[in-house]
Amino acid sequence: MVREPSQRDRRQAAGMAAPATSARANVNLALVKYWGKRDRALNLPATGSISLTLDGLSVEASVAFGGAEADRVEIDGVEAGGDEAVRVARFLDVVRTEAGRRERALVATRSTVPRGIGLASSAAAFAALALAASRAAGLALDPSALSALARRGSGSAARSVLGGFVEWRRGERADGRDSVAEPLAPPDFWDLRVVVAVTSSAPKAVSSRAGMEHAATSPFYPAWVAGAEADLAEARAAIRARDLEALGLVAEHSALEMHAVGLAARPPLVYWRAATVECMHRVWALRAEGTPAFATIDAGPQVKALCGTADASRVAEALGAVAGVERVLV
Ligand code: 2P0
Repeated sequence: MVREPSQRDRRQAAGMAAPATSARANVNLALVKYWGKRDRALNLPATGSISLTLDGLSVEASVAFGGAEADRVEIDGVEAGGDEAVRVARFLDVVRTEAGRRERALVATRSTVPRGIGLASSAAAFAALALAASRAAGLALDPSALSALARRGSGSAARSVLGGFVEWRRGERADGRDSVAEPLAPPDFWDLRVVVAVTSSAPKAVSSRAGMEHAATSPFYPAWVAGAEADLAEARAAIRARDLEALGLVAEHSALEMHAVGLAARPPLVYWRAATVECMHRVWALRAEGTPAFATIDAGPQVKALCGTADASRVAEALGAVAGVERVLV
């Protein structure tokens, strides 16, 4: 059968890419952490998690299908290779399968997230990429489907497709369709600040992905999974009531329990530096002095303090004065 070449076929024959489609997404900070998977291939989490999407720290992705022999990826103006390029190409394979397309893509991402501050831009990057690539491939995905797609790139990206307070559900289905983000409260619901104390901007030795896999060697891992539902319920109620102390306490607990899993793993996995611990003590001292601030720590040595808008500069000043803190970001 012969068919008329479509406009796309003609463009491809001429070696031309389709016009690029762009989208932007922000990074998020987990208050109830995601740490462990029930399915590695689909990035299905062992537990639900709750996050706050952060203003102003974003990644823009643009995607154009067609006109290239292989996928090409540019990150902040530099051609990506190795694992990074492979990870994006695998993600594009998921999009191609869903859209029934075969063309390779040109991908460019640009980030406003400073490097080495422990706010991984991969969540924002895969959320932006999910939107840009699905649109470029002709798919019109609803927010749930978009979250499920972003999750395939990076688990925490499932949360970055939404703003404000977000819950990523664990889900029960084997295909992961119910493991998606849902809004808990919009961005303007509650004005909070996150103060990031950078204690080391060296690249981390153990990625989140590897750290999570290693968690299974810890005798505390089953307890971590068993405790998640109670933490999620506490955090949901605290957000609904705009209760900073309740939210901060459960966020601190979730972070410390996640790190306790690593402390008891074999071999141990310790993301902290000395200044990480000092920052936690400083946050607790601030609280004792009457300033509500609460610490959380991700898969790295930085401490992020959650506080009210009026207290942010005091918290930033206190953490900036801790020995070993390289810089502070609000
Ligand atoms: C979180 N982290 O909830 C937790 C807390 C780090 C510490 O999600 O393997 O890059 O791509 O699903 O999402 C970072 O892990 O891991 C992360 P993959 P991801 O934010």
